Amino acid sequence: MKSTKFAKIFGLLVLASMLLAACAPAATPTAVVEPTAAAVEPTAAPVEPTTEPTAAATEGTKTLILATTTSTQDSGLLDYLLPMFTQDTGIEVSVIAVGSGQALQMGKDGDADVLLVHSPAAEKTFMDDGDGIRREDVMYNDFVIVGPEADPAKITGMTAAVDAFTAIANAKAPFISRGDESGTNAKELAIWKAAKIEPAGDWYISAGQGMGAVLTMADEQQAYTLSDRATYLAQTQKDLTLKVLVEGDKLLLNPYGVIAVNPAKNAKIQNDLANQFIDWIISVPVQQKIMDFKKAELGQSLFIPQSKLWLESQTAAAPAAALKITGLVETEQAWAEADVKAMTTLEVEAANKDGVMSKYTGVSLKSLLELAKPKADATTVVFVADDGFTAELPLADALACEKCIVSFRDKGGFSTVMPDMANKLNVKGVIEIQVK
Ligand SMILES: Nc1nc2c(c(=O)[nH]1)N[C@H]1C(S)=C(S)[C@@H](COP(=O)(O)O)O[C@H]1N2
Ligand SMILES: [Mo]
Repeated sequence: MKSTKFAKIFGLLVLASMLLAACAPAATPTAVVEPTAAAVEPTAAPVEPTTEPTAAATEGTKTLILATTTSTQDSGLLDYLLPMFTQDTGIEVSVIAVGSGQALQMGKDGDADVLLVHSPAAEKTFMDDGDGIRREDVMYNDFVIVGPEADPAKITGMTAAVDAFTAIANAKAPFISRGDESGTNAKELAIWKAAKIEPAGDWYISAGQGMGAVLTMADEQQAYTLSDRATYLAQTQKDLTLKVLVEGDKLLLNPYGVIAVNPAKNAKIQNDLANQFIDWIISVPVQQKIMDFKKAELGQSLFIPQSKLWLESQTAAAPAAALKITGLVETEQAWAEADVKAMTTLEVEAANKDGVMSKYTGVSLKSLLELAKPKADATTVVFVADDGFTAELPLADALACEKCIVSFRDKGGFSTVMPDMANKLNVKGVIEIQVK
């Protein structure tokens, strides 16, 4: 399945709340391998392997073994993405959803082809030790500190995770830890460490469970916990009453990486399939799918795409500035053509060098300069055209001119129109206004 949607440009807000309709995933079933005895996580309703072979699942079907975290499974992301992967490549995927620590251990033991995990420090060690041969950024979301609305530790509104954890410990308010060596668990322990607290006592409960189960426990016990936002939001769609009490701390960012296990470990490791999966998940259309996932229902993306290819595509898609104000100003400006056209316009009349009067529509030059706020020591304005032509005038004259505009050209772009001034100041195709 190829994406038919194209990226909109999003700001850097972790959770931009633009609505896009999510595409329904294809219905190709995905085989899910249950966790082994060591793997404690009961994942949310795994999709049963199909008995009817699909078009892709004909003879000689290849099956990739993906060890991943519970959050990708509990959030529903894998059930959404993997059928598309199978449809695109003909490769089936066996998912083993465990904590990141266990997923990395499976890789180390040579029991998986590819890992999708969120434990940056442990991932680095894994790569440094030669256990993985390729790692790519995939996406991120963030962790949130959730708890009962009554908030006995009074953490609501705190901006630092460390302060919130300290308040919870001081209040001895119940806190449920994943306790399963997951990426979330590692993050939680890192926050306790940063707070210089060794969490222990009746109030600190180590569950040894996946995120979905821990949220349910915390809800029942009106306890605090640390959750990835994706699983939390997915769960609020069911019955969760816990609230997000603390969010937005840099410490709470949660990046996911995909890693190809080193095939030198044993002969069964399918590095070709791992690479196909990595190439697929970091591709721009799939990254767009990740962004669209549940966005329409929840009003925000659960996972924000972050592959190198995706980030490059976003930069390339950003329209080049059509008009800039640079130099001795408080805030340099760079506007797309549409930005300027969206501003308040005025109409002026001006004569060309042959004395012929015409009407021009555009934006007040003075108001544009005021947006940039010329510095006190600035004296001059220089207009720069797309053909390299320049013309200058005193800044004071530009600021005093009520009828001077940056007009919209029929063929696109802008020209300065400076009624009652020297004709050379009517700069065709102006692209930059330098303040000196
Ligand atoms: N981009 C650009 N703008 C320019 C010029 C130029 O060479 N390139 N010449 C200037 C000069 S010297 C004059 S007199 C006017 C001529 O245009 P008009 O016939 O519209 O007045 O354009 C001004 N704007
Ligand atoms: Mo001129």
